[in-house]
Amino acid sequence: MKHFLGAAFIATLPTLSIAEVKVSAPWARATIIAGRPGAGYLSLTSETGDRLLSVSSPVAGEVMLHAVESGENGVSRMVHLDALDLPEGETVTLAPGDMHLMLMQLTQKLEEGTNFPLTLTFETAGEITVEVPVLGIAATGPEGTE
Ligand SMILES: [Cu+2]
Repeated sequence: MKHFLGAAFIATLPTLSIAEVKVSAPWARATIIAGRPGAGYLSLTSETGDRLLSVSSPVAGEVMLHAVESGENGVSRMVHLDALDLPEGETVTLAPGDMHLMLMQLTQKLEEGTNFPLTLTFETAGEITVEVPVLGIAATGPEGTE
């Protein structure tokens, strides 16, 4: 449970100075069918430039970074990314229909109204854990955020 405790601590400190990467508006879609992967989204900003190396969560056996590519026949498919570059000063947004975090081997269904911790490991900033709220299955993003 060390991830969970870490997340609770960091969540109360929105302007943590050691976090060189700003993680904003994290959210995930509720899952209805057990055994299906979940999807998570967020925005990342690094003033100095950084690289997202890996993501993990106690609710998933593995968290993969996926991009969406449109194929020759117009059918889009998901492409696995090994890492995600964060250009200096730019905000990189993961959103439905675009890049996303794929939560594989969920240990529990993602229920709307609950939260789960997610730990992101960056090349420079190190580990940052955020609490991810689970929104409805038709949600397109958290309300009231940029
Ligand atoms: Cu995916």
